[in-house]
Amino acid sequence: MASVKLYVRPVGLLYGATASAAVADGLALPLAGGPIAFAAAELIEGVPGNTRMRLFAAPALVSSGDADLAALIARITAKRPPFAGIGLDRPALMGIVNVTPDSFSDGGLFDTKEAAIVHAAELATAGAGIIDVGGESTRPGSDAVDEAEELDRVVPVIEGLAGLPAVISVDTRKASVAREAAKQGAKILNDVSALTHDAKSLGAAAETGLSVVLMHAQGEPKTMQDDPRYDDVVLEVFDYLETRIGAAVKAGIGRERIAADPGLGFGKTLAHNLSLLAHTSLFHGLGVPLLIGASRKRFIRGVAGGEEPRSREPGSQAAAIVAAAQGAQILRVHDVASSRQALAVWRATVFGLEN
Ligand code: 7PJ
Repeated sequence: MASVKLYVRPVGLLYGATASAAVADGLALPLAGGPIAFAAAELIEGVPGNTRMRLFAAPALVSSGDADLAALIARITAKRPPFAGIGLDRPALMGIVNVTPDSFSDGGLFDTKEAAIVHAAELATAGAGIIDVGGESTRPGSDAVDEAEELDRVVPVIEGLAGLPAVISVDTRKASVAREAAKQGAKILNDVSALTHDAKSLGAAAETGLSVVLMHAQGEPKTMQDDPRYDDVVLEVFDYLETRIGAAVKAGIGRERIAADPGLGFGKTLAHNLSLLAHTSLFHGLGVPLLIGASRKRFIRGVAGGEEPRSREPGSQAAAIVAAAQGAQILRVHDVASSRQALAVWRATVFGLEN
């Protein structure tokens, strides 16, 4: 039998001057050491599918005397060091650059490469601190891409991004692609399989010094949307990410080099995706920066229509703000300029214009 576990979901979130005053007065705790605080928390005890929840004032959890709870609160409240050189005091934008033949309407390989480089430069200018370059479509229903093909797509583009004022991330499930990307200057390995797809990936990340994004997915892209099931999607995804963080640390990847992502859309129904997004703050219990990728995903269509991915931008912005408002540190987006505007309005409202 699985042992009973504790989870804490920070709620009653406070911002800016209110947050600092509440923390100073012992009425709230800081979320990930940042400018958001939480005045209350749901304490969830049990195993996925069989839990009970009690609501507490956040400071009451500090003095419980329970060692597991104290460690969890410490992970939730600790300040996060920069990730791959990116400061996390405000949400960072990761701009998406797909180098898949279908992503750039009618070009051959050369056009695709040039278009990807131009696009990446535009995203960096628009405010992306990170550029995520991917050569394997992992959208629902997509087929796997072979290694030589993926290397051919991704490596020349990353090479062409040298000198760009942004950190380069490679979106790949393959150790060889990660290694080549690192040689060309990439600093982040964004792996939708959380370094499980390729047995060599943990070692490659450890040796190259790449920072890693560990993402949860249920199943393989080809079939993951067929009938995804969970007893409790939020707690199961949390447990999985915690296990993968443990494996990464054990392989020699320092904690400060790890970020976690619940993987919206990867083996999840509409209800699963909404539940994960609504419970983003619980994932701070992993003790690492959180990355959320909601941009243009199908679940947005499930809520509010939008047949074409591009038409899901307004819903994408709303999702990004929901994540940022719960302290998510990195947002993976297609439209960096729009995301930046949406975030700027949210930030100016809750933290003040000068922040
Ligand atoms: C994600 C990703 C995501 C991370 C893709 C798409 C599908 N990497 N790669 N998180 N999604 N870390 O963009 O719709 O959500 S590819």
